[in-house]
Amino acid sequence: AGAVVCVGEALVVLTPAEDVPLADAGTFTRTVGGAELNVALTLGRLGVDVAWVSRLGDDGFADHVRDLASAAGIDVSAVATDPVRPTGLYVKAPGTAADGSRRSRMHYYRSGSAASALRPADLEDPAVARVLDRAGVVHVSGITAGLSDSAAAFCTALAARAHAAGTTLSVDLNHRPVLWRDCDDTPLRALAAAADELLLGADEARAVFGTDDPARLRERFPRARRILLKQEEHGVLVLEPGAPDRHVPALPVEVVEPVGAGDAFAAGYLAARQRDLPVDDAVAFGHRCAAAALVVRADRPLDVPAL
Ligand code: KDG
Repeated sequence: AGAVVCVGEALVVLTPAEDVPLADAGTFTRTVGGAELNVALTLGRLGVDVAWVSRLGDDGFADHVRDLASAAGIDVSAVATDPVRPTGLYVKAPGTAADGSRRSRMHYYRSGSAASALRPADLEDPAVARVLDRAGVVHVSGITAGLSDSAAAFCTALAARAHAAGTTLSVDLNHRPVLWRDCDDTPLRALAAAADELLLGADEARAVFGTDDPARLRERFPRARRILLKQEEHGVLVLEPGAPDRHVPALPVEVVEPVGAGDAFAAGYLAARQRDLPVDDAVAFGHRCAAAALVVRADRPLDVPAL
């Protein structure tokens, strides 16, 4: 089936070691996040042939991220080292939503990061080309398109390369409003329009495209051979050309912390498809992986379900 190649930024995650407001936090726990790397790590743990394309800084954070990814079985041969720009990071500040549930606030320290220097010429890099040449699926999220102008151009070139090679382009919209606050979100829309498989939340669809109506989304994304419309705790609506909409319910869980659940869903879905499971079964497996991420504070499941 070819490898799954995930493309995007890794972020070191700093979380207050005690459950206290950021202002009172003096000690932090270091973990690793970044949407596409989260997907790759879960794919690796599920035994899928997976590679990751990115740029890291020339720093100890990068060494840690690389070691973690390699230990999970990810091919990191196409991860470049940027001699000047640092590895990006984010601080996860504990907080509470209006309904009393845990809702962490994410503070990004990533503008000018190594990965924000991703650019179209990176696709000419022999290590990157080698990895992409053996891809069955290229998976990227809208976060990558929002890192910088050069990263947006890189996404356009990546999509064109995947189309030309007949490689499936999987796009998780991952709308992060702070990345698009001061700029035009055309690159995000363009990446979504280039997707062969598009994963997006109903809330994101409303925010970015002004609708979560399945018929209108079908019209808007004529290229997509599948749209997985995620309807929060209710589950996923599967939209495929020429077929009726199908609903695959999610598992009921006590949510501890939602960050990373979408990445776990994508990984579970992609892994199950790599094993040739029917689409609805693959979506159901994605739900099981998402549930495993929702019940922990970490950005990824601690235990992945058996595939
Ligand atoms: O999906 C989880 C990600 O949001 C998190 O790991 C950080 O990549 C990240 C981002 O840009 O928000």
